[in-house]
Order: sequence, then C-alpha cells, then structure tokens
Amino acid sequence: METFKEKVESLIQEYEELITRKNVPVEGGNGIFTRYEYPVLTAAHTPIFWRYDLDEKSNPYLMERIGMNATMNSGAIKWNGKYLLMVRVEGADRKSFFAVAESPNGIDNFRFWDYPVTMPEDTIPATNVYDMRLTAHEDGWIYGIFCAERHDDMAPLGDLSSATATAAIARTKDLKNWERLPDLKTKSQQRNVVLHPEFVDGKYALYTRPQDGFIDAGSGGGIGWALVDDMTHAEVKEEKIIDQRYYHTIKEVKNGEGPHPIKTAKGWLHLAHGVRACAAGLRYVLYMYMTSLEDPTQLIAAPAGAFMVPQGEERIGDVSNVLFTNGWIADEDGTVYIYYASSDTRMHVATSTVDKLVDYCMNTPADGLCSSASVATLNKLIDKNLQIINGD
Ligand code: M1P
Repeated sequence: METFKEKVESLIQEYEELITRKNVPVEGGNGIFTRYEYPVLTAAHTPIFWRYDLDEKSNPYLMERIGMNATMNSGAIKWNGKYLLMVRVEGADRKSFFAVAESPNGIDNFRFWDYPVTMPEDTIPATNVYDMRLTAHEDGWIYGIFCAERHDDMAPLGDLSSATATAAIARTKDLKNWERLPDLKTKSQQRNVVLHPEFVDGKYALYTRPQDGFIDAGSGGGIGWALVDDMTHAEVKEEKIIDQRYYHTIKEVKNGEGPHPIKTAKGWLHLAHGVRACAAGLRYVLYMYMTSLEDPTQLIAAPAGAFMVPQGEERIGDVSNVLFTNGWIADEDGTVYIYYASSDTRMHVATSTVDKLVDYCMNTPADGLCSSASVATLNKLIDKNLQIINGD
C-alpha cells in the first residue's frame, strides 16, 4: 500500500506533468489566428499546496481541503520578460480571487506564484471580485480595474441573488503589493471597465459599460468612453458610447471591452466580447474593432460578426457557450497572445500578429445589418474571385 509520502509524491508528479506539458498549435484555421490544443490553465493547474493539507496528522486521507472550481477571465501583461496572467480563480465556495500565473513563452508552462493576490478592500467590502484588466499606464503605475460585486441591499427581503456591480480600482508597481483606490463613481452600475494606456487631453481615459442592472446592459447602449481627472478619486461625469450595440448582431444584448487596446500605426486595435440571446441562453463571442489614433473615440474599422466563437470543448462548462477575454500581450516581434476563457471554466491562448489583426479589422466587410446587404457584400467577393479563377 502507498504511504502518505508516496501519495503526495505521485500527486506532485502528476501535477508537474500537467503544468509542464508542451502546448501544440492546432493546424488549419482561418488564417487570422492560431488556436492551441490544450487550455493554458484549468482548476487542476492551481498548486497542490493550495488545495491539499499536506500534513498526514491533519489530513490522513490526503483529501482536497480547499477545492478550486475554475481558472478564467484573466488580465495579461509581459513583465520582466515573462508572460503573466492575472487569473480569476474561482474556489469551490464560488468566491473569485486573483492570482498570478507566469509562463516563459506565453503558450505553456504557466505556473502560479505561491500566494494569490491579497487585495485590500474599499470602504465597503466586496463579496466577490473578478475580471481584472491590467494597464501599464504612461503615468508609471500598473492599474488593475476589476468588478466588485456586492449584495443589493435594496432587494426585497429573501432575495439573495440581486447584486450590484462596480468598477474597482487598484494600482501596483510589482504586481504583488496593491494600493486599493476608491471604486469608480458612476451614475449606473458598471462591469468591463478598462483603462486606456495613455493620457488623452491630459486625462485618464476609461472604456466603460454602463448597465441598467447587475446583468442587464439595457439602455446602456454599448462600450462607453469617459475622461477622468484623477485615478485616486475617479468619477465618470460624461460618458460617450463609442461602440454601439445593434439589433440582430453578435452584440445585440451586451458588449464589453476586453483588454486595453493595442496601439498600431493604423489605429487602436480593440478586442471585446459580444452577447446575443437565443433559445439555448446567452451566447458570448469575441469581436474586434479599431479606433483612430488622433481621436480614440472614433470608430475606424468594425469587421462584421465574431472574431472567435466557442468551439468543441470550449462550448461546455459552468456557463456554457461563452468565450470571454480580458487579456492579451503584443510582443516586440509583433506576435499577439490572445488569452481567452471558455464557458467560465478554463483559460486558452490563441496567437496572431498585429499586422494580421489590423488587416482583419480593416479588410473584413462591415455588417450591413440586414440579409440583403450581406448577400450584396458576398456577391462582390464572388464576382472578383470568379474573374480571378476564370482569368478574365
Ligand atoms: O458568464 C459570462 C460572463 O458574464 C459577465 O459578463 P457581462 O458583464 O458582459 O455579462 C461577467 O460576469 C463575466 O465574468 C462572465 O464571464
């Protein structure tokens, strides 16, 4: 019979095999991005010493004591030459927290730092925190903006589901020690708030997502933009919608900015999620758009439809039919590492390049918003291609 020590050794061995497994690009695809065979992080990637009590006296059966349920919606940053994810880890108790996982190459070998982030509370403590967007701002700080969720105390007695969503703000210089700043003051509830990396007219610029309630984006209109004087007392006074939602599109119900946009020679490159409703429930997909360098509130490219949709095992999880992103890394050589979560359960990577993504945004036809326009756009391409094929 295996001794306790041997059992621990095999647990650690299996774990090491999992987290050091080489990831493999999936052949084929659409030429825009490359998916990878294995998720980069799952609940099983969280350290053994987070989940098990390794003391034989207090845990003679070597059982998991603190279960981990999911590793999802992660912010991303390149830091000291390493690819870091600020992972939303969800425990078995349904509480999410942040933890950094680090990889030498961005596609595999992600290893969690020993301790999760100890995030200081705002004046009113949050019940749940999640979906951090990281921005290394030109002011010298790294900001983390995330959702702080609290029970809605205005809800009728016995309603233990109603909640409020606020954009929480913290900053750091080392990704270990965080200074919590007051939550963003806004007229409406907010989720998916993202800090633009540069000052605009001498102010901090935020991508926002005004919403009518905790779930319902309702009259919010889409992805907003707001200028803020001071991140230590951030308040949205005016909000302008820069990426609107439309009827019968992939973002008709909701949308939300992903990570902060990447600056390119042709404009700011954006990655976002769009949500539509169907008989199977809500379907979350990723889409892209671009805004002008001169005026980042001006949309300059909006390719029709989804950039990425849930496929295969990505379609199944705690909240099925969901792709969500809040982290990407643009490397010095132009490679872009897109980190996305599937079905609120696990993290994946896809790679592309800045040039390809700009080309995708600039040259994919825009949505004509009705079937006849889609057919007209399709016919134009068919005409052109048939001429090429027939050598006319
Ligand atoms: O469950 C899907 C996603 O739902 C929310 O996103 P949104 O605010 O756009 O509806 C978030 O709770 C997100 O964490 C989650 O992945």
